[in-house]
Amino acid sequence: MNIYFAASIRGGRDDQDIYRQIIETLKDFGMVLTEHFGNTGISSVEGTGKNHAEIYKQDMAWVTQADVIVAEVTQPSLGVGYEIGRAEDMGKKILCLYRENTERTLSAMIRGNNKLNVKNYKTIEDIRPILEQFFI
Ligand code: 6K6
Repeated sequence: MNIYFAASIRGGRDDQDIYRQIIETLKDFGMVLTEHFGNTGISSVEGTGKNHAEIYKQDMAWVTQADVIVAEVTQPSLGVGYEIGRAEDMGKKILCLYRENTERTLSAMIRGNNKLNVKNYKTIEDIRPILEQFFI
C-alpha cells in the first residue's frame, strides 16, 4: 500500500509536529512515499536543494504512484488543495484529516466534496481509529 501524505509546507509549518506523528502512525498501514514531509527541520521558506519544477515533477509522480492520499488539511495550503484535486481526478481514495479545535475553518471545496473522506480529529490519539476505518 503506497500512501501519499500531503501537508502544508509554504502554507505554514505550525503543525509540523502533528504531521510527524500522523506519518509515524501511517507507517503501520503502508509505505509513506512522502515521509520527509514530517521532518520538523523543513521550514516554509527554505528550499531542499530541488528547484520548483523538480519538486512538482517528483510530487506528481508520487501522487500517481500512490494507492491512497492522506492529507492533513487544517492549515490551508494551495499545494495540498491542488494535490487533492489532481488525485481526485485520478480516481484515488482520499482521506482528509481536519483538527477541529482550532480557529481555522475548512474550505467548502474540501468539506463539501462527497468524493473525499473528511474526518475531524481533536488529538493525535484520534488518528489511529480513523485510519483503521479508512484502510479496511
Ligand atoms: C521545503 C521548504 C521549502 O521548500 C521546500 C521544498 N518544497 C517542497 N518539497 C516537496 N513537496 C512540496 C514542496 N512544496 C510543496 N510541496 C507539495 O505541496 C507537498 O506535496 C505538500 O503536500 C504540498 C504543500 O504545498 P504548500 O503550498 O503548502 O507548499
